Amino acid sequence: MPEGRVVKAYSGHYFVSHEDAVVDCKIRGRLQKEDKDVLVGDIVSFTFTCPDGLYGVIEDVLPRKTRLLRPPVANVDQAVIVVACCEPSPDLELLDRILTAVEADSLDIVICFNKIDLVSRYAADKLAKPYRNAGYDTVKVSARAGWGITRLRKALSGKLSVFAGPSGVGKSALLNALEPGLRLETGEVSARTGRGRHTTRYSHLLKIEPAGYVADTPGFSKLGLDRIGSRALGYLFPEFRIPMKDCKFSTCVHHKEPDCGVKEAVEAGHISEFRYGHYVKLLLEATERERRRGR
Ligand SMILES: Nc1nc2c(ncn2[C@@H]2O[C@H](COP(=O)(O)OP(=O)(O)O)[C@@H](O)[C@H]2O)c(=O)[nH]1
Ligand SMILES: [Mg+2]
Ligand SMILES: [Zn+2]
Repeated sequence: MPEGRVVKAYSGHYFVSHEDAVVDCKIRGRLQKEDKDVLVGDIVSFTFTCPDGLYGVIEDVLPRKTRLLRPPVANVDQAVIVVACCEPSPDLELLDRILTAVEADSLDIVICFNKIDLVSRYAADKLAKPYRNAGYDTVKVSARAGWGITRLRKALSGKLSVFAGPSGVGKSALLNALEPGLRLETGEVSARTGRGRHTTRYSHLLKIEPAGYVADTPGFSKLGLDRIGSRALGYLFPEFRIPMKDCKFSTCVHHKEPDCGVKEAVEAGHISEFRYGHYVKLLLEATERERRRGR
């Protein structure tokens, strides 16, 4: 039976990408009775209902790897977190919060530093370096000048990605640079609120040649950091994972404890101080939540 990926869904129509075509499918009644929902991103098996290959029926949904709530997309592999080098000026605390939330979802991560046409090469490097050192995949790009787009395309290949990041950083502009046919609306950053104007409401998948898919709706508007416990937090900072093996106490949360491998790595300059500072902030928030819940 043929298989394909659901790239768009509305009012009972499920558009399944199969080979080089998109098949307009309904769902087999049996699936509806079993209460199996079909999400954008799902891999499904289907049969054709007419010889021209335009229409079909979804027979089954293959097991899902992941399910993202915002946007509601199945089988997302990767988050591309977009930061602008300026306009708006980078909010590294927000970046670290998004990174932590995405790490907790076990997605692959690419940090995309956009608008490098507006800053010196030195400034862009200075921004990206702590994240490269922490072990993240980083790309420096300019949607406007077309720089770095080939590298970004490569990072998207073979995966289903969600773009994340605040309004105005250039998420839509980057997708347009990747696929000029898309013509997504881009918004000027509003001077009054500092936020972009245009928001998208429901999601479908955009094909990024050669073999990538991107959800057209940015993800992680709500971060879900309140689900992360104080003990788990350190593991979500990849550059802590090796130094924490040197902590004297197995329960160390790398804050007030003596003989802490993570704090030693900060002092030695192997972990950047601002990343550690954001960790402590998140840790205190988590501890406070746990105290209030009486744990
Ligand atoms: N100079 C410059 N401006 C950019 C770049 N990428 C996007 N912009 C501008 O930044 C603004 C916000 O872009 P948009 O794609 O709407 O951001 P989004 O809210 O993240 O989707 C628009 O005015 C874009 O033209 C870039 O690489 N360089
Ligand atoms: Mg946009
Ligand atoms: Zn420690």
